[in-house]
Amino acid sequence: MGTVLKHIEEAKVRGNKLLAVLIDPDFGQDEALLEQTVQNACMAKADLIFVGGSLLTSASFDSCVGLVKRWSDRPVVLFPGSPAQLSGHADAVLFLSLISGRNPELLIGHHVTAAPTVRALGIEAIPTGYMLVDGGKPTTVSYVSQTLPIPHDKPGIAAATAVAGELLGLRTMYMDTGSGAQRTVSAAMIAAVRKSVELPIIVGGGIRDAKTARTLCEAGADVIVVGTAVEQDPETVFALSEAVHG
Ligand code: 1GP
Repeated sequence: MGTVLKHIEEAKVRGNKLLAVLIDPDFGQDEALLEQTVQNACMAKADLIFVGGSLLTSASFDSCVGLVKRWSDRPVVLFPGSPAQLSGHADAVLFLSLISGRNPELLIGHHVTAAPTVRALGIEAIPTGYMLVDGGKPTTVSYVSQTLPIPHDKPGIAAATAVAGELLGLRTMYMDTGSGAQRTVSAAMIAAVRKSVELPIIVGGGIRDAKTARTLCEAGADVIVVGTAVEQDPETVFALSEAVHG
């Protein structure tokens, strides 16, 4: 087993919650801000740095990951919106299957395209079920993926989807309302998934403050992902880290 997945699984067994800071690759346009964000994440003892996004508007993905890796003493994990978002600078890639949707390209098509590159780069692939949950408004990910999110108030659908993912052999479950969402995944939905599967649960989308991060950890999230809040105010990572690490 690769080292990043092992780290996540061992933390779950010990009951240690993890914080992942998500870097939007387009951020690489502003190197000073990128450096400050990565350095703050490391100083705040965030556990993982994720890099990725549903839509790239610049052509600098690989160099952005290279810069993040240079400045970070944390594992750098790709959270790719497409097979174009692969880089040998990363330690691992979330090999995502969008199991809340019914778009075949995002269930197997992109994987076939990406697989030879993942092998050639030699980066750890973490088989991850990605569940998009309604967060109050359409997000870039719902538009770009052309999939319907799971209704916010239907924890049973999320639980059944997670069980299917676990039975298929996926190793982590990422529940997301999308970047900049109005609402986070509900504590009730996280609790329902937590009761139904053993695998580590990653939760992201719309998490802006320490109290919310703590509530979602207590509901059963193992990894909290924060992007927009840290991008808007790089200092906020310190309070988030304290809340997640309890
Ligand atoms: C989005 O889970 C991530 O896929 C993070 O969302 O940018 O809202 O923190 P935010």
